[in-house]
Amino acid sequence: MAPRKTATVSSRKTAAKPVKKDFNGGTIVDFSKEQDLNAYREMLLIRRFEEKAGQLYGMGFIGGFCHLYIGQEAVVVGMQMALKDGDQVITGYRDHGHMLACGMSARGVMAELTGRQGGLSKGKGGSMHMFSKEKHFYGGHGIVGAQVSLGTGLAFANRYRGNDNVSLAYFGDGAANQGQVYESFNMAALWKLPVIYIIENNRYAMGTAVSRASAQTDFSQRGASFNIPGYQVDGMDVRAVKAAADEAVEHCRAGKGPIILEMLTYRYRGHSMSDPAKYRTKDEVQKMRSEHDPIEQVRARLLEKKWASEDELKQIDKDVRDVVADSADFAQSDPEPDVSELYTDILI
Ligand SMILES: Cc1ncc(C[n+]2csc(CCOP(=O)(O)OP(=O)(O)O)c2C)c(N)n1
Ligand SMILES: [Mg+2]
Repeated sequence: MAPRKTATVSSRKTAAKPVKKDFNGGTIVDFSKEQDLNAYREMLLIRRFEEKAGQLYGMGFIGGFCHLYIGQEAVVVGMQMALKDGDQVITGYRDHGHMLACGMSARGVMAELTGRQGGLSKGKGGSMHMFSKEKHFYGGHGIVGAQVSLGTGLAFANRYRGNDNVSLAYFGDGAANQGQVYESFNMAALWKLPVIYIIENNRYAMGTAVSRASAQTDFSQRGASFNIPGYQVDGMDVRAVKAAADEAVEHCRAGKGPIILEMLTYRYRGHSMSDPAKYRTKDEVQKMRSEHDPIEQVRARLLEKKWASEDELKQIDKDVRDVVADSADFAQSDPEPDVSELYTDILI
């Protein structure tokens, strides 16, 4: 077995020197002021959006399933910072953050949650099923693990067409135990497909802890028998994610085939909207929130380096809240799809 490569990576391209060990033993490359401010705003948008979605759900405006991404924001934001236009993203059902990070409109996502015609799937897909060809976002999938094969297919298409796009397939620690994941790994490695497999290890699959369901709990090693390299990354630190993403993207664009990034992350809220949460203690959640919160880390850095004042950070929060409030207003006032739409946009 290839030795596990540790996280995070002093990027070969940037001259910045590693400044601190992360909690997994990797090294961290500092962000510039612009990068920290950008990451702060992007992560805050996801956090505030998800808080509002939770409220609308409680008020009965959103039906069905709704899986919030609160706590995991650094993963998509850090990955996205390493991409170029044309790179593709696909994920499972915990997908609102991925869509916002891809630049899909808050209005379009929120209105899809409330089932309105201005939603990204015209109100017919809901929380788990939204797409944007324009933003190269391929869903939003409710079948656990399905997006891994589809994401591998996207990479196959890129290879076949001879372009240099990379596709990112996000999936959870639970999804990592699905059979089709390994069929995909095999083909991706065999044909050297440009795909980054991002395993968002938030420690639980619904109510099942990783240690109760997985024989190999180091998910970065899940590609070992296909010779797919894997890294474990501090998924609570956006700088660590970005550094790992840079390496992974470079690896794929250089034609070296697939790569796995295991993001060590944590979800603060329940699995979906009704979750008795008997599988973990409140202390565990509180400890992650107070010691590793991805947004608080950036906020503290911005203040400490005097890159932003409290007032400036408040203004960013206000701007973000305005975008989210606007999306919520739209999602409540926009009409539902017309009955004539019942049989459109479906494959029969
Ligand atoms: C094929 C399939 N099996 C089971 C389910 C039910 N299910 C929905 S979410 C989930 C757990 C997945 O956990 P994980 O991959 O860790 O993702 P997370 O919810 O933590 O983001 C299961 C078993 C499903 N949707 N699809
Ligand atoms: Mg999980």
